[in-house]
Amino acid sequence: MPCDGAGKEVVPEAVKVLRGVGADLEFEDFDIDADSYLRTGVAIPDATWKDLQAADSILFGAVGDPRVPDPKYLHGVLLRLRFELDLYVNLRPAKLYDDRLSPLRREDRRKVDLVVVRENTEGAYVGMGGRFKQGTPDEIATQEDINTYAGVTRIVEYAFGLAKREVVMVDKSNAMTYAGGLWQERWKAIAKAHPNLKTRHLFVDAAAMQLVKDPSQFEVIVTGNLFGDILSDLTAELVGGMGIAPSANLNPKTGRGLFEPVHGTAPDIAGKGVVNPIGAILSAGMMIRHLGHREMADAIEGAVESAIRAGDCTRDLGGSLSTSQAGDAVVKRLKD
Ligand code: GGG
Repeated sequence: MPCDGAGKEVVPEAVKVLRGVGADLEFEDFDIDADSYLRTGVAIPDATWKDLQAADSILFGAVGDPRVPDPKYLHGVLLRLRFELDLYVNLRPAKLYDDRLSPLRREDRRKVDLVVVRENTEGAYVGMGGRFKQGTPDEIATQEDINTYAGVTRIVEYAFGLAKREVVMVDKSNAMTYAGGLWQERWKAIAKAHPNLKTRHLFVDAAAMQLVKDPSQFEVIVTGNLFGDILSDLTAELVGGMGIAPSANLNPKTGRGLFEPVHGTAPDIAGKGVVNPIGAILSAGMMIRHLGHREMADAIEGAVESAIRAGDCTRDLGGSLSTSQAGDAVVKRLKD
């Protein structure tokens, strides 16, 4: 599902790399985009929805269009997939492949290899709330932050299952005492079952500060939907920017997954052949790893690292290649 804008340019590059690495996959293309939404008023047609539900994995580009300010479109595509396929884990890794991409002055703190484990089906994104007396000076707007015992438990458990060294739980329990209270209780209870792992708590403001000060201290950060969305943009910038950031939306119980670059449709640069395909290519790498092909995933990551280090990449990473040339540069290195 390339969907819109930059997504249409980067997904073909990711598919090219998957074919290049020899992945024996059958691809089905879904023509979901803002044009069809504007034409039909339907985000995902019923027949397509059935096919998507049956897919082993979904490789996704980006959704959004300046002509469609209506949030129903975004909700009807990406959030529907996350919610209805119950893809409750949003993995957003950040790894520094080349020192020159770090914005940090201190060399000893540049080493970044962390993952943000973002709760993906609850929080402020469920669309509960409303507007009362809309458009008047007395207007009231509410947006509910939904946190369930089951939802918090499963995401914190996933983070502890993933970590080898330490889990940092991030919330804002000093100000948001009800939701934060539940996160605190579940985190403490689950931590007890993992005495071999270190664990720490940070308020989200302190976590943002520590991430900029010394990101090398982090391995696994687990947090809610909104904080995870925000912190993972920050962690992307620590390793080269939004163009490089991959993500996986997973349900570890059903095995379903949707894999997408963290970046959006980038309307300012889309269509000019300059969008960075690395976020999508690394997302395809996460997909193939999830499907059980560790060696292919390692090969993709190695080829990406080598292309970046050689400067065979797009302008945002200091290279001069087009989107398609940057994809080719990765494919070429798969054979090395
Ligand atoms: N791949 C991430 C994605 O599609 N995010 C949705 C989004 O933020 N859309 C708004 C936009 O890209 O303009």
